[in-house]
Amino acid sequence: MSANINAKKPTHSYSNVSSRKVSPGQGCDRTDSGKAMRKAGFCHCFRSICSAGSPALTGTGTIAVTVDDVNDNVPTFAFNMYFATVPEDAPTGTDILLVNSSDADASTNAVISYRLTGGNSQFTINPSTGQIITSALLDREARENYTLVVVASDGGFPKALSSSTSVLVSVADVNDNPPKFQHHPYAHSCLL
Ligand SMILES: [Ca+2]
Ligand SMILES: [Ca+2]
Ligand SMILES: [Ca+2]
Repeated sequence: MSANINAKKPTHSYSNVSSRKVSPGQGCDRTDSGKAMRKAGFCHCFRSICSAGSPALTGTGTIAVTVDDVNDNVPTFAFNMYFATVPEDAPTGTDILLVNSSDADASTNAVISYRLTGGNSQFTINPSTGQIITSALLDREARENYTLVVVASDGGFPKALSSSTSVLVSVADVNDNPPKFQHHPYAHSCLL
């Protein structure tokens, strides 16, 4: 750097020379800085300094700005509805479907927990992974379809953000009912 950047302020002028301008008082959008910057949480700004002397001397330095995350992204699912099929003789604990969502924020603002709503006690979900399993025996002859609502919430504080998706579970038939006579026993008499 060829200029004395510690010289008194009136003898120098400053200007941003990068296309990414950040100045005091100006907001820096953390999620608008490209994927690499978003992960790192950094903006790199190049700034030039120009002396007022004659001849004018210039120098350029790099300022690394750490961009703090705020919880401004909702967890998002890939689909509005998921479909799964399970045989009616599936034992308790059978895997049904793995649903997961993504969150563009960082740290706890992107840590997602899952829960089921709607009161279908035949199914449970792992709050950390989004894996849905059966938690009771099923019977297609009693109920053929279940609609589960999965809610994903991030760890934002003081306000967590949530979104939801639906899972339609179809119970497939198994041949677990033998044929039955409608009237039993049948009575028959004859005259000899
Ligand atoms: Ca954010
Ligand atoms: Ca978030
Ligand atoms: Ca059956």
